[in-house]
Amino acid sequence: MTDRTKWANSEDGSFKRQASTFRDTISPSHSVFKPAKGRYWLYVSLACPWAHRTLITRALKGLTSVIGVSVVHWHMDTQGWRFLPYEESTKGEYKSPYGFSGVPGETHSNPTSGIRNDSVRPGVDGTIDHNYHYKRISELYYKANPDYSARFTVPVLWDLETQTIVNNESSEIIRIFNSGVFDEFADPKVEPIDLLPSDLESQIDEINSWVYDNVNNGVYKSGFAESQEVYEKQVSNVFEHVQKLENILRVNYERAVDKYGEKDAASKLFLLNEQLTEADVRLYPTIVRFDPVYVQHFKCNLSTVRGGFKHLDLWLRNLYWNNDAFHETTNFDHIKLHYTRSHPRVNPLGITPLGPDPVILPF
Ligand SMILES: N[C@@H](CCC(=O)N[C@@H](CS)C(=O)NCC(=O)O)C(=O)O
Repeated sequence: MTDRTKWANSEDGSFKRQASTFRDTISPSHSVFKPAKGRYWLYVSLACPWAHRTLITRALKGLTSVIGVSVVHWHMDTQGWRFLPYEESTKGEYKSPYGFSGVPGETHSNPTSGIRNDSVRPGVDGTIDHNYHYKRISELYYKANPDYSARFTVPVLWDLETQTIVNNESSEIIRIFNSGVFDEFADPKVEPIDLLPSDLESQIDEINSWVYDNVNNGVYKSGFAESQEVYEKQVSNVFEHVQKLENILRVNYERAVDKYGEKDAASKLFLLNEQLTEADVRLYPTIVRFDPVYVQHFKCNLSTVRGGFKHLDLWLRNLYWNNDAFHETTNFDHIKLHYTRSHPRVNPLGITPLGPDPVILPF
């Protein structure tokens, strides 16, 4: 039985993330999982950075009316993620083009003193499970496999036809969405984009691999470290690699200034080739959480992004303010409340810091 209160799961006090178990794909040649509109469903948390990348990709690929979404409550308790109760939520449930509501784009810190962990504001604290009216994500895992014995993680890509999990590994879910199998159903108003062009694939894989280990997962290894030595090693490693990202973006920015002028350069600022790719999509959920959460909650406080990494901050603000797929999927209330209220070992009193204010600087 997994001890849900303890994150560091190795003898030296370091955090190891479990491997995902459902690893299938969707394609016309697959014997079971064939592309179709309305057949697949995404279960996410708006707080979770791994789920966030699937929501961004779903939006960028114009799939918001092709793949439905249910959102778990921001508070994760000892039994894991839960949905809003069906009875209380059905009446008022608010739907946005992104499949959920909430307060996307809220940029000022909201006082959270009146919000309890059992708050039930339909479409704000989360949604119901639209398909089965389940109470918890764990019920989906048991429906897919009654003998399931690992953690009940989000995101989950669910098949409504065979009623099972297709895939619960975010890096693979975003590749399924990007692969083109749903292109014929995509919203024609959304400009087509390939996040993994073949000429950039090896560079994208290279960036992804060190960003995953040292930045995306690095902040968790720092925050869930259970010894001073492990923490110090991990936090230094995070900042070494954030600096590496800053160096890449500085060079790219200077090149863009030469080419497009100061006014337009930031809008061309991406990790690779002046073009938005999967590498940006995978980095964004970590960087947008950095100043509001990881600096204090995970003790990644050698610097803030805004205070120490000018070009990384510019890259972040450009994505947040100038691209709906990023802006509309970023919910700072879920992000801040989830971390600060769901990890009693890290923050026993569950006090949510008020700042930073604004959560993200204007562009
Ligand atoms: N490898 C997974 C990791 C997902 C993951 O760790 N999700 C966390 C939330 S940020 C979760 O659901 N944790 C619940 C738990 O461990 O009980 C992916 O990238 O999809």
